[in-house]
Amino acid sequence: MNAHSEQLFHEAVEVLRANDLGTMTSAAPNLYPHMWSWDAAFVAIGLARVNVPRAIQELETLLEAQWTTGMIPHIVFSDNDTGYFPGYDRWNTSGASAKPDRVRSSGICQPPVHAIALRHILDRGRENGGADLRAAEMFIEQTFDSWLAWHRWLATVRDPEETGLIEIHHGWESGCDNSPRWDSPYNRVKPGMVPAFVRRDTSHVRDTSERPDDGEYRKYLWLVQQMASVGYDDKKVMQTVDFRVRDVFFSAILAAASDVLADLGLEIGRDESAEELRKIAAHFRSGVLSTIDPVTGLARDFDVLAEEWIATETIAAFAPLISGGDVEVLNRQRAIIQGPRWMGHPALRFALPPSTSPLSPEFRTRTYWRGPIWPFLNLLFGWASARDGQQELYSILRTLSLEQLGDLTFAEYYEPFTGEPLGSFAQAWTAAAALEWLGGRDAS
Ligand code: 2M8
Repeated sequence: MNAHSEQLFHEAVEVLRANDLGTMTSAAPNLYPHMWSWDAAFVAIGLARVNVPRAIQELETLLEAQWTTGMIPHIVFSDNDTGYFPGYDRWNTSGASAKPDRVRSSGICQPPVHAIALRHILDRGRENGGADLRAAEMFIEQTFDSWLAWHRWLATVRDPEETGLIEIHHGWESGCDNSPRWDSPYNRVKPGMVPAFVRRDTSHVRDTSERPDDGEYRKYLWLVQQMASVGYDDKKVMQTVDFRVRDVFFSAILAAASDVLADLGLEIGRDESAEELRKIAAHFRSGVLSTIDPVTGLARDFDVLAEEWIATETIAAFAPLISGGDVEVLNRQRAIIQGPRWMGHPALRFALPPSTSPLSPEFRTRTYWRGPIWPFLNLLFGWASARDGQQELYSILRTLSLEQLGDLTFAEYYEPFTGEPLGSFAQAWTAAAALEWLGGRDAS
């Protein structure tokens, strides 16, 4: 490692250390003082580069919050409830029969990237050998059924019509909260009475216009209230909630992660479960491919209540690159993502994919999921590129990501044209992405 990489490495380790609350890592020091489900998986990937047992502990903590249905909740609350809104009380999950009593969590979920983190933990264990290897193997053996239950719950309860696409009930479930993808479904949400609220997020960013506005938050809270009113019962939620969308990116992650979990299953002698997971992977992979608009070559979400496709030029349109599959489709997608509407846009500071195409009318340079570049997503695309033997794309993503992260702010997201770091600084999954890129192939 050269001096610059070494500094990046040490500062990234320091960010994870500073966010460490003991048995969980806060997603960010002030803005997000709790554990988020998909953040935790990326954090575990980064931690595995420096401390395999601590990476295991991260996923252990997350799993302790798993509901009896198999669902892994999107937030596991730390004791610091004052720093974040909506906190545990506002979620009103205490009446949810599937939530174990001792667990303080939200009542929705996030994309299932966790098996990919498990794979990284095992790979690091193998590289290190000794106690790390034993701990990684034991963890996978002991928790395999819990991860399987999570994938099963998604594949059945969240896809009752067997479309090969996962239904979500809140933009927060997608993780891409205010993406233009959700504009049309949210336009139809007409919130009823929502008790007064004081937001905390806006006091943790320099520019409040980066965040969703109060009108959007009212809708977010309304959906939470609707789900709480039926005790977060899976069936009743579907009959009640005003937001029902089949999320193509979430579905692609389920496909990719199910293959990874199947591989792990085979390695520990769980052949039957591996076969089941392979079927889930194949089913959701074809679900993702079925959404592609033949004209644009981009994948789409589907609004269940309006019964219409949602075609936006967002990063989710490249879901097939995550799920894998048909070579021709993937080649076309790789050409588009590297073309002038995306990574090849001439004004980009770093030629990395923005969350919304700069040429889309919905693009906003500084607003959260409406344009900025998200480092953890680049890591996910890099991982999928390496999986598919796309070394060139992997190397481009890695080189540019390391350049971008060289500003050492570990920002939540970056302004695409100026490269300005935005959102929270010292964001845990950004630091984790830096560690994983540093340890990845091409390491210098
Ligand atoms: C953001 O979402 C939370 C709600 O879940 C928020 O804005 O309060 C998203 O970027 C999400 O993807 C992420 O997991 C979370 C924590 O980093 O923050």
